[in-house]
Amino acid sequence: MRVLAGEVVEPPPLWIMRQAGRYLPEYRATRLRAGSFLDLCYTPALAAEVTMQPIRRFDLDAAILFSDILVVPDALGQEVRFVEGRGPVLEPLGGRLPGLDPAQLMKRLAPILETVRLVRAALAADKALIGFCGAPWTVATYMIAGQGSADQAVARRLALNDPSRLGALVATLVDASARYLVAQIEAGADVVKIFDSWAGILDEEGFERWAVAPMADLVGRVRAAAPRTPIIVFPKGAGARLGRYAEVVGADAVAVDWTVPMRTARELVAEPVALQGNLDPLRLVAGGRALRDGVDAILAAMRGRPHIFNLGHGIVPETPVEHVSELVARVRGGAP
Ligand code: 1CP
Repeated sequence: MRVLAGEVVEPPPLWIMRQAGRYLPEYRATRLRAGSFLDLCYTPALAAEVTMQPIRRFDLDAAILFSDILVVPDALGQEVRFVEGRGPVLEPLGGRLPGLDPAQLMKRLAPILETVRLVRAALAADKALIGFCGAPWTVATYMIAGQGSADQAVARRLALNDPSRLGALVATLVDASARYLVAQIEAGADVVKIFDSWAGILDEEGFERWAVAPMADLVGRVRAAAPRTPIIVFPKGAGARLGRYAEVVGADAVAVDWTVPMRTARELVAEPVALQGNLDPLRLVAGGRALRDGVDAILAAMRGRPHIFNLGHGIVPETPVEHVSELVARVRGGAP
């Protein structure tokens, strides 16, 4: 929370994107008990347990709510399933677009808000709880294609061929996501993060219209309702456009993917905005020298700048658990 307020803290605080996930045996055991992935998200006692597991094991500085960005389409009435070995599958939209019934939306999301309350009560006072949602564009890509893909071509085609249809969907998502984030803050989230995992796939015009503008709108709405809650944004793949994104969106911190050198992110994003990132998740899988050198380079590049240590994307299931302990020790040991 101090870093998000613009303070330099050394060594930097650390948490891991997808820290509650498939690399932990205790997660896999709870997941089996829950049944489906969405059952786990919608069962507060189990979702809270899974959120706390990595905090207990590694004493990380922040917990991230266990849920998924695709609960929003599910709560808007587009059925979502997570298929083992394939990822999310969404009911085809056909010609219709989901409309927003705020009461219905919040009713469906109520168990997740209960998870936020349970986790905040279980978490030590010096640990932050991160609430989150997906960015309007990123969530729209899954809703339109009905699944993930490497290039989001279905959504990009819609952006070019029928921008008014995409615009209507994105407007619904801005409204629903703002309500959802504010409700998470009211339930006890100390900070919120908005994942724009597919921002970088857009060309210049698309980036402005579908990534930057709806995020600025969403951030503005959350700020109006909760002016003291910091907001982290993650425009994955934004590269050289990180500075522009940070400036227009107006977040407190920008999360950086592993392809951007942190010293470059530092130049692109004006102070006092904090930076979060950005170890390549595969360095954490490799361990040894690849891990140590990666950590040390990031710490060296960020000295003197408000920084939250993190991976450049999510931890992968094959990550050895011991490597996570080594990462935590290396970061806490301070810069070499
Ligand atoms: O069966 C399982 O256990 C499924 C694996 C899994 C997990 C652990 C999925 C499916 N989602 C999650 C949890 C999750 N997702 C969290 C929980 C908190 C944490 O510990 O970090 C968060 C923050 C997310 C966010 C999320 N979901 C994003 C944005 C971040 C990113 O990865 O870029 C996206 C794009 C999703 C969609 C999603 N959910 C799951 C998968 C496999 C995917 C990606 C689908 C694809 O594009 O192919």
